[in-house]
Amino acid sequence: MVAESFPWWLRITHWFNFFFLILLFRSGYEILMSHPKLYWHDDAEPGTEWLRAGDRERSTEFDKEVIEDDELWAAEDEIDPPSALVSLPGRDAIGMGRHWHFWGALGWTLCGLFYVGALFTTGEWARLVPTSLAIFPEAWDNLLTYLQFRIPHGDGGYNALQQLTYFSVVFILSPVMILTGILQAPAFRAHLQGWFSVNRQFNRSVHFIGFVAFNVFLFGHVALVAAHGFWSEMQLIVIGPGEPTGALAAGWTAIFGTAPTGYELTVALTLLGVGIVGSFAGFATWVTLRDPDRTQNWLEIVVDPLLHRLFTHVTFYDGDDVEEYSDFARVNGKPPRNDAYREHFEHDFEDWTVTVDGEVEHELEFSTEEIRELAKQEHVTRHDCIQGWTYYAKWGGVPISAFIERCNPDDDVEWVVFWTLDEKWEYSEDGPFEEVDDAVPEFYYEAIRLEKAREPRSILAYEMNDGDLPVAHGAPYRLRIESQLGYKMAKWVNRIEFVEDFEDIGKGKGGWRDDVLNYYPNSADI
Ligand SMILES: Nc1nc2c(c(=O)[nH]1)N[C@H]1C(S)=C(S)[C@@H](COP(=O)(O)O)O[C@H]1N2
Ligand SMILES: [Mo]
Repeated sequence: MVAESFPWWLRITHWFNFFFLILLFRSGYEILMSHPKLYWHDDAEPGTEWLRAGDRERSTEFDKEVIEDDELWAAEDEIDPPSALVSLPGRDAIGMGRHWHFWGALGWTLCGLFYVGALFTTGEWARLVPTSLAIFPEAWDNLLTYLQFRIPHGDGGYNALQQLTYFSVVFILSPVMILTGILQAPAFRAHLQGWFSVNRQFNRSVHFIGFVAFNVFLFGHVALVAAHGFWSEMQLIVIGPGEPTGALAAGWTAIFGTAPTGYELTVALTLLGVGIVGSFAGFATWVTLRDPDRTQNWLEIVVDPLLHRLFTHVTFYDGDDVEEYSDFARVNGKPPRNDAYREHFEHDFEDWTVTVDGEVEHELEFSTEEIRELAKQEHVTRHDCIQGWTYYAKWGGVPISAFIERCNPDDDVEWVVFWTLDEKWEYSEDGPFEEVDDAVPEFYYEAIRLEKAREPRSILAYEMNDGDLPVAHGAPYRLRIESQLGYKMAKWVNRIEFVEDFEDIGKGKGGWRDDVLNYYPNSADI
């Protein structure tokens, strides 16, 4: 057997690929388990999953018109927090899981681009890209040979089945993962409207199948390396064939007095590499659980501006509307239970007002009648929760632009903060948190960009599916915008504030969920 010699860049990217894949697997698993159900249709109707995990099953029947009801569940109750051994960061932390996933995805993509670039500039591509159809019957032969627990003979220990598999992973599976990842963005749905063109559940499902395929590949790959002779194969990819020479071997000689054998140096470097990847996995979980805010700031440095860039041009699409809406709509965020809200509820929200203030020329206050007098707008949009579930609903209400015109914000205003009467009691003593940080405002709020608030389909809704807005969905008013994630669409809104930035609000991250749960502040587009 002729020993192969892999170029240095291939050996290095091999390690980086391993590093990023482990990161992506673990953080991806965290994201998946925040809604461990997979569907083909964007209604994400309970009971229509093709795959589900965990026992967090909920009935579809509950009263959305009551404040206090133990039967009323939020989609957050469906989260099945995985162990930190298999997920990053582990526990109930989809916000941080996403930060790691996007960070990992960027690193992995850059590593992949470098690898593919090097493949084609060095001629190494010929090792991967099949040039004859004969590869298919050959690969089939190889498979049959493996199935008999024998090793097929190929050129330089490299056979057609391996070539075909590597080719598929690099040129089919990887692009599919990138595409189905990005296409889950609500920003893209708004842009490429239609039921099936950018079906989030379809992309989520395919992304999951790709995740399984990657795992099968990884384990299969390691198993075959072992079958071919683990350490001799490892030597080829870690240091190259023959007796080791060069700086590493010289360093070894300086420390230990004798020159290393290929086997010794390979074992040492492999342990080191696996050790680094393993320690980093442990470190990432530890640092995230210990200091999520600081970890978030670090992970955002390059990724957040990049996400903003990626999606900033992919905003509102004023094309054909979807007509139908889903039979069932999940709820996230349970109705407020404070006395003020209860009182409004008793009085059919008649005295509820919406205050418009901040850096504006005219501070305003709107009564129920005044809001009903403004021109009403209706449309169907898809709701995309950060957890992964979706539904279509028809909303009726007042365009935010109507408020903007009347209050006339100052020139330097960039953000619109939607304040609510929601005290988030689920996250107090009764919830997963002992207590929410003092710095976080008493009530739920979220900031959206002024240009987003101006879009034609950004409305303050008071109707849903041709009826009054149900209590659970935000009665009497909730924000609806196109192309962002659900958590931005505050429910039970009573104040609209125009600001230059949100640094002085709460922990300065742009919203209650950004402050408390480390969601992305600026890019709620994916
Ligand atoms: N006041 C308030 N608004 C909120 C939330 C909340 O907890 N409190 N949750 C958000 C999240 S995470 C989602 S997905 C949507 C859910 O909207 P729905 O319950 O109408 O489906 O509301 C958003 N608005
Ligand atoms: Mo959400």
